[in-house]
Amino acid sequence: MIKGITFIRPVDSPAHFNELVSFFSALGFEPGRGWDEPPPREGAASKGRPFLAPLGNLEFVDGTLPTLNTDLLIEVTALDALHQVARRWLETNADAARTSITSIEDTHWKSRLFAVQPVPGFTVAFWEHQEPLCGKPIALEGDLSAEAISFAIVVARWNAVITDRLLQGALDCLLRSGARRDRIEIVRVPGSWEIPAAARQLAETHRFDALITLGCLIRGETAHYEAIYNEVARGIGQSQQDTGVPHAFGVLTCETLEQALDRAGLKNGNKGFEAAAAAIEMASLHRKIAATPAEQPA
Ligand code: DLZ
Repeated sequence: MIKGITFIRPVDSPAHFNELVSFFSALGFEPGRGWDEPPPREGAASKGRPFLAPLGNLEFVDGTLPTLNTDLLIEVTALDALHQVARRWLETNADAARTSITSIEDTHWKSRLFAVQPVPGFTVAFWEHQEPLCGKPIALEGDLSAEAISFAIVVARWNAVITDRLLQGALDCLLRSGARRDRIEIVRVPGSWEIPAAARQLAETHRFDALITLGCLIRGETAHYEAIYNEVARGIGQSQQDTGVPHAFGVLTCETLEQALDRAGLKNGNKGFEAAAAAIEMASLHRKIAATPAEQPA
């Protein structure tokens, strides 16, 4: 069974190796398992740092080739955001005289593209289909760019030592994903019980593309824990379904305060950050589904 495609790119110096690793990391590539080989009896040590992409593609072309002078073509979503990251990386990390980046241009295959040379002698081009459904995979997915998306965050004050951390995590995710601070509204409510009502009122204004709900229920300290939890979860879900506005669920349900701390940035990630990432993706997906034309009957 075919499993994947590996494209090996030799580099001409350790400095360029490090620069390429830094550049591809900055663009958000998932790192693969690297390797370091000690020098053989004669010769130098060697090392490899793979970068993974969800899909690989080997393409044979007969006829007009894409008019590109590039070593590598990488298909992306959110091309403009990537262009900015690449430009910023070049400004801060690279020798301007020996590297380059083009502006984004249309191609003859209904796409947009830019090319960048992060180290001398290696050019990589990034491209994006103009129509979201073009290209593979066929699946429609939300992007993780929060540019031009409006958010409301509903955060409970009860267990503020936890919910403040969830809020910081959510803001960190939104701002690092390109959201504008003036398009994020934070609403505080007394406890988790009050989250659904506030969320619904906010969603019904249709001023927000997505909501993020943050709270913390601790079993040992909460009377009628199950009843409250079920009602909060049901209320948030129902608000989402009735209004059609994505609501990310960031209400922790924990046995102890220690467990809650672990999920609010200590040992098990920050569930506020994760809820914000889900909100971004769902807001983006919502737009894409709305913009997808209905299929014409054959
Ligand atoms: C009353 C209460 C209790 C006992 N525990 C929690 C909790 O662990 N987490 C939380 O967010 N809120 C709690 N509350 C407050 C209720 O959510 C609600 O704010 C009050 O009952 C007032 O309606």
